[in-house]
Amino acid sequence: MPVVWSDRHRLHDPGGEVWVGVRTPGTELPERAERIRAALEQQGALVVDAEQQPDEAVTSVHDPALAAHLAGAWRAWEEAGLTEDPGQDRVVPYLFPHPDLFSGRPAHTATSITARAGQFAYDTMTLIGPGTWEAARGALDTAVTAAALVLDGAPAAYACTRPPGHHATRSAFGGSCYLNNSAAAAARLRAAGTAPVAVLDIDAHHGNGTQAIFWDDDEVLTGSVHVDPGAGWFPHFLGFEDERGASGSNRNVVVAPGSGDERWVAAVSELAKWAREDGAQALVVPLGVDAAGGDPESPLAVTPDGFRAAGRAFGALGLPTVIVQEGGYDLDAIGELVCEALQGIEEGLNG
Ligand code: SP5
Ligand code: ZN
Repeated sequence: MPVVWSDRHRLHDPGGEVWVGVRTPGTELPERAERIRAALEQQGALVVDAEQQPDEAVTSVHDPALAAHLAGAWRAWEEAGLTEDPGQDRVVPYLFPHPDLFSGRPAHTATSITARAGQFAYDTMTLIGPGTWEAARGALDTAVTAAALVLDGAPAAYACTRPPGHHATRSAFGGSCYLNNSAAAAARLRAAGTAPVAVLDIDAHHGNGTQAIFWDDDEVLTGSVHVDPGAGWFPHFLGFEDERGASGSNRNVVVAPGSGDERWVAAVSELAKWAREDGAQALVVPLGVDAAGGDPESPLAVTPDGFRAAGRAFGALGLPTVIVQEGGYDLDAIGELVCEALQGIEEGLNG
């Protein structure tokens, strides 16, 4: 299947993450995408460049105010002198406009960039640097280009997106994500008249952003299998099984820390069955491979065979399929894991 790519991902170096007030190394590195591309090319994949997409590709799933913030935050930060005093080389929030502050009234937009930084971010870990916006916009273009290829008749297309997207909501970003690439791909399929579209997320973490964006939309079925947030895992506040969307179009399946292929593939198959029964006409797979044993960001223990089996379960749906890269942080394994998942999807589609 075609691999859609954007060099613009290299412009985003998160520079670590601020966790409990401490700048720690972070794992969402440029090398991730390079390793995936190298592994796919070794298998003979055809790599095509992302086409620039119109701004409507962003605003189909995001508040224009979020896009404006992401586009301008770095320059405002630099112009305010914050890189010199106090000497912070990334945009980091310090104050959050919690809804309980406002007695139900809307918040003012903050004048200072230091405060505005907290208006759109829901964590302190997801830093903005000089090239973050261009890279995030490039990733969204990559996902939407893959959707367009599928609408043009490709049975499946893979978007090698970085930074990832599934934690970004309509107007807030976090979890290493800025713009929701998978949601934008689903919106593109919907805009072409495909309904319902199923978005089945197998990243180790709950796809909370995608869930929130499509909560009220029963033309987009959102499903996610992930490590139980109730066991203390990001995003902690979301991803529980009683979150069903406004009219039943959302499904979460949680797996316990330590789960391996058997439990995890069964959960993936459950989501696939749900999408089939609800009549999905196209499929978007937010493909994180951080459920793998050995990944530093999750306690799951899925093997390469497990990813291949998950791919087969999705391919067997026989739907036009857009795969969008999300997490996966074990640099030595990420390429092989993505190859296995994509091969599984092709096997399922051809079976
Ligand atoms: C796209 C994706 O996989 N995002 C996952 C982000 C989860 N990050 C949670 C990090 C929780 C705090 N980790 C502390 C590590 C200290 N460096
Ligand atoms: Zn993840």
